[in-house]
Amino acid sequence: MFSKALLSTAFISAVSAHQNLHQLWINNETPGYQTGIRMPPSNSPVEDVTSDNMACNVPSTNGVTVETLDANAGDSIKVQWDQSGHPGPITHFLKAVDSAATDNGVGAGWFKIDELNAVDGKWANEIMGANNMTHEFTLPTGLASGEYLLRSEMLALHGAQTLNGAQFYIGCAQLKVTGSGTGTCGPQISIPGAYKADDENIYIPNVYNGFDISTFKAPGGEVATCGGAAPAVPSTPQPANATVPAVPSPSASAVVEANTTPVASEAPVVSASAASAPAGSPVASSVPAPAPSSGAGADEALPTTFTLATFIAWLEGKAGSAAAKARRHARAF
Ligand SMILES: *[C@@H]1O[C@H](CO)[C@@H](O)[C@H](O)[C@H]1NC(C)=O
Ligand SMILES: *[C@@H]1O[C@H](CO)[C@@H](O)[C@H](O)[C@H]1NC(C)=O
Ligand SMILES: [Cu+2]
Repeated sequence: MFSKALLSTAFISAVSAHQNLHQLWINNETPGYQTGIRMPPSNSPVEDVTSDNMACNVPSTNGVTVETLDANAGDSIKVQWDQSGHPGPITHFLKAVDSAATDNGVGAGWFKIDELNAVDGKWANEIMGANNMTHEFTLPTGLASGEYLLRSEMLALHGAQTLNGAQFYIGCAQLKVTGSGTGTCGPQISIPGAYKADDENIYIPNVYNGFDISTFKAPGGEVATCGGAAPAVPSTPQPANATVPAVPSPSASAVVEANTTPVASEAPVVSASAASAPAGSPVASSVPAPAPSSGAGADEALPTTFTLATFIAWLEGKAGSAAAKARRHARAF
């Protein structure tokens, strides 16, 4: 249970912050903020897994105006997302396309190249929070030359106890890859199509009630192999179980030691996520603090007695109404 005293504005905005992919580095060099990435019109999630927006988010930026970035098979890719306390995994997918600038990404041909779930009780978003909201992986060495869409997905599970309550944050980058691979990579999936609203890793009725996050495996199937080559080895620990050495950040301080996960328990925890916004981090302000709102539902009083689940649902109501307002303005971040 929580005291209403916890409900500072900062706390609410950190817990409820929506997020976008906003920058990437190829072998530690970045083309710049938002460069090479199709930015969606807002930082809101996709929740309908059957929507075409599951491929590359809500179309807004025309890919033709987005730079297609040169890369080589085997290169390291580091992505940076807006700060978020939403618990869940991060995954990356590629799709070979004729033109990265014009393909909308919808349909078959996607294959997973990277996955980080939970390691030692910490979700990917927490691990990223300790690393300036970045995550690094490598392009498969067996990739064939050609253009690709690179899809970054952060799945937020704080609403996953409700059917269609899981939130998919998706960003697509445009790559032109030079590689010596000759075959294709697989297994391949269709997006939308491969995810079902009631998949056990998307709809998790007991997410606040005994769910063991160490058992979680992100949607999208297995990490692909390319042309018979070994799968790409992500440079961040894979989370299949707790035997993997954990958090990759030496700079993870008190934040990480708050060894708690909103989803995993009902206690004071939530503040762990709130605290994980590095002080002064330039990525911490991804969403306007929810303004006092007149939106329907948003004025609902917080019950005096409440669980983490009801608390977060209440927060989402607040944030939803603020986000609806924010959506009318330029993208928040
Ligand atoms: C975190 O990322 C931001 C934006 O890319 C960058 O300006 C800043 O230097 C990074 N901070 C650290 C500690 O790496
Ligand atoms: C942990 O995961 C690794 C890699 O997936 C696997 O090889 C190993 O057997 C697992 N260990 C346990 C105890 O499940
Ligand atoms: Cu959000």
